[in-house]
Amino acid sequence: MLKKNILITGGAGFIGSHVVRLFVNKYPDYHIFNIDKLTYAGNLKNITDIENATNYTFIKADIVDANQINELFAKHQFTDVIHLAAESHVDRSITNPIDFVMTNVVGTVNLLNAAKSLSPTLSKGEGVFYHVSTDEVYGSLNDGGFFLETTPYDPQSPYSASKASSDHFVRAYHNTYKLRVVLSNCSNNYGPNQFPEKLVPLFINNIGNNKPLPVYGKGENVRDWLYVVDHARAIDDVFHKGKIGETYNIGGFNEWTNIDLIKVICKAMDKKLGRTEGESERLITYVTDRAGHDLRYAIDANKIMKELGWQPSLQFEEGIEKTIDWYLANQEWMNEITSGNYQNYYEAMYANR
Ligand code: NAD
Ligand code: TDX
Repeated sequence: MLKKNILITGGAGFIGSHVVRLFVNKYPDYHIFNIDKLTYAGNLKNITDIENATNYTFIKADIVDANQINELFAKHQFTDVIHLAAESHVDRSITNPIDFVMTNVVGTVNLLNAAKSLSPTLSKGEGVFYHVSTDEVYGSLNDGGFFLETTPYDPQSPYSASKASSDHFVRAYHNTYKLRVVLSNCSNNYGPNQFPEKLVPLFINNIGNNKPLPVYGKGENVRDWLYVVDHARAIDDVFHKGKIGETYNIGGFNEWTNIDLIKVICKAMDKKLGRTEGESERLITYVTDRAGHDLRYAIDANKIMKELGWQPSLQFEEGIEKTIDWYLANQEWMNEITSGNYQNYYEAMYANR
């Protein structure tokens, strides 16, 4: 059997950085190649702890550039792919949908083509092409119930439409070319290293700086939250134990209305910052709702729990406490993002390697 040369895309992003760290540390016999374009969301500071590991290589590249991707497949002989690179923020997809079509759809098809013809394993009916996707492809649960793996796709935002499209392409390559694919659709993640455009890090940062907390609409929308490290553990399980051609929903049965979640964060921040109770909540500001704002997402994660034995390791209370502590202890990480300095790290560290 060939030694595994695993291509992980988007490994400088939020979830990807946790997946890369887990694989580099847990599997010394694999070589992990992290391909990332380093868009605004890519931050090599997320993975400084593993950057010198002997079983790890970072390559700055754009998955939309088919020639570049084909060259990298030919050169490094990737045996497996775990594909996380994407444009991931719903609000940005509303103002600029084409970037989502390019990276999420065209980029995914470029990877599928390269895997199908240039990977020493995937081209021969071996290896795994794993597409990491989102619960948002299922649409909005306005009448109760949960998303199952069999729930029909009904994407509502340009972001979820692009992710749904890429999921369909991945399945089409399995059906048409017998490419060995597996997929997972996960609920909202929270935890260290999340770009502060997303609700949890944005609000922690704004509370710390006494800035308004912009709650869309009435704050009644429901999201199902999972600690990012538990998502990375699930990805490990699906990659190693998932059935080829199958989809696994990932979530922690942990639904919160936005406003209740925000109040939990405000209370915890009052305590951590030594403020009187209620001080942070006073920063809540109701603003115009997101266009087409999905009302509720909720994942039924029974399949991955029963078939692959995965379980979340953290209760929400513990996870959110750890998350807040991480952002408070890593002000420098946040300052580098707000100043834009994090984008200089590649030149400083890698340009002459
Ligand atoms: P992120 O925005 O934090 O990171 C995305 C990464 O992809 C960045 O490092 C970025 O530089 C890279 N990238 C973007 N365009 C690229 C391109 N053209 N070529 C190469 N690299 C490119 O995203 P995230 O929150 O870590 O999400 C990772 C994946 O997980 C995405 O596919 C997303 O759809 C999915 N997902 C996210 C969540 C969530 O709650 N964040 C939940 C379920 C699924
Ligand atoms: O300022 C805000 N105010 C607000 O009320 C922001 C940024 C968000 N919100 C609301 C919108 C959502 O109902 O909070 C909820 C969470 O918003 P985001 O953090 O933007 O996440 P969401 O839109 O739910 O999508 C996330 O989860 C699924 C990720 O960004 C996706 O990549 C993932 O697929």
